[in-house]
Amino acid sequence: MTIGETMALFRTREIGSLRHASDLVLGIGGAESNVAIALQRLGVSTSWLGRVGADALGERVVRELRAEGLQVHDIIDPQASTGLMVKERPTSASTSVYYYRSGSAGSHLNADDIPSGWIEDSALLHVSGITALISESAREGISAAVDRARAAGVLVSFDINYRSALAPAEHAGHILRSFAERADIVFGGPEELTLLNPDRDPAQIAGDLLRGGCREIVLKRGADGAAVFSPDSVVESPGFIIDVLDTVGAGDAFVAGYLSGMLHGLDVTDRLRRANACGALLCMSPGDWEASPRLVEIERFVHPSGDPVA
Ligand code: KDG
Repeated sequence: MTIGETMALFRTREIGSLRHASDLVLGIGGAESNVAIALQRLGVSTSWLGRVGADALGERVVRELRAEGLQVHDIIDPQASTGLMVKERPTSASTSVYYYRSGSAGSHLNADDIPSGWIEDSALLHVSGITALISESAREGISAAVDRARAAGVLVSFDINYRSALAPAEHAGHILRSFAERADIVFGGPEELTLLNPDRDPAQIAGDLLRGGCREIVLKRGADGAAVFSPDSVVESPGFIIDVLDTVGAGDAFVAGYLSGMLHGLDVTDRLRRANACGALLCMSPGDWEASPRLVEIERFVHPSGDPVA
């Protein structure tokens, strides 16, 4: 299961500044629900919990997540609006993201929002550093969720997912570390891992986390692939060579690919291959989650000359 903020998302259709955009596409986006959708498509039954405003955009969020087959536990907040994210493509090779989420319904998440039994009955809880930094109550909410998961023997997955717009690095570092130290599986890029302890390099930080009890540290290197540090090995996997259109959401698809592989009993090498394929496919079209693949699509991508798929 996942917990987090899902926002309404406007993106420009054409390349160029938002200042002159005349046509916007409305959708939704949120790191944790992106992971949830991707997991669901990969055959893992998944639930999402979060707050939305009592407004049309909140309804849009909930409707879209339900349409993807997720079990949705939405808390409607009459006091706040659904958060908003706007994406532009200033050039064909770049994407910029703007948030309108301060004081949003999603940021009002708190520990009382999470019903008893909901976490305890899951195989895995996935949370991210975004929720840890959007507000104090949201941080307390997912912190309590992580503690409940650990007490119930539920696996905890944490994606550092640092957003500098939410908190400066010096404030964020120790908060994110407190979540990483309580997770079984930690995902992050090299800079995100360094944020946890600026005096150490990513491999040393992975070692520190493993000694503290984490099971696996998954280092996301974008186009350069990924590596998994576990107590007795380091497994590396190259990325796929693709034409990148939009990288936003690729990290979430990667996480879902990895977690689904783990829950499906794949070894680390095959989990990484699936994860890299999910990230690559996501980068090849616009939208934060729409291109998240099914298993059959991964198979076609990885073995393009294979027999036609019925
Ligand atoms: O990882 C993709 C996310 O960045 C996006 O969908 C929205 O949750 C989001 C965020 O805060 O950036």
